[in-house]
Amino acid sequence: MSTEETHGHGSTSASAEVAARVERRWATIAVVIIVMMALLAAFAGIHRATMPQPRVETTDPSRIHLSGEFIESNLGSVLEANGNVTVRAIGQQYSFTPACIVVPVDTPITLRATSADVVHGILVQGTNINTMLVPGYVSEQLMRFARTGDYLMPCQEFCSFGHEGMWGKVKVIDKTEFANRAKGGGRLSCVGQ
Ligand SMILES: [Cu+2]
Repeated sequence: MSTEETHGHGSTSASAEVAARVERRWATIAVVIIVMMALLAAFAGIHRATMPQPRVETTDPSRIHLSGEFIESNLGSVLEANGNVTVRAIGQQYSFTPACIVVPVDTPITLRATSADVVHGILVQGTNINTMLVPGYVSEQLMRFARTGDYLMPCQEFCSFGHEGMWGKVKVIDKTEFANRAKGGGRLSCVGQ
C-alpha cells in the first residue's frame, strides 16, 4: 500500500516536471516570436519606411463620382506648383481609374486613392508602395521612383470573382517629358498608350 502511494506520488512529480519543462520551452518560443515580430516591425518602419496613416480622411463611396476630389475629371496625375506630383485614383470591381498612372522619375509623388465599392489594394511591383483602398476612406501614400519604366500594379486584396483580372500600370517617364505633357493643364494618365 505504502509502496504504491510512493510510486503514485513519484510519477505525479515526474509528470509535473515534464509539464513544467514543456511549458518553459513553449514560453521561450512565444517570447522569441514576439521579439522577432518587434524586430520585423522596426525593420519595416525604419529601413523600408513603412508608416501607418498619419490621419484619417473619409469619403462617401456612393457619391465620389458625382462631386468632390474623386470625380472622373479630377483623376490622374497633376503637377503641383512646387514641382511635386499628386496622383488621384480609384479602385472599383475590377479595374483602377486611371488604369495607367503616369508619373515623372525622381520626383516626390503623393498618391491619393479610394474605393468605389469593396476593399481593393494597390501594390506597385518592386517597390514598397502597398496600400489598401477601403470604401469610405482616402488612402494616401508618398512615393518616388528612381528609375523610369513600367511597373505592374495589381490589386492585392481579394475583391471577388474578377479580382485576378484587376491590374493597373505605373509608367515612370522622364521629368522634362512629364513637364511638357503637364503644360496643357488637366489631369494626365497613360491609358491607351
Ligand atoms: Cu480589387
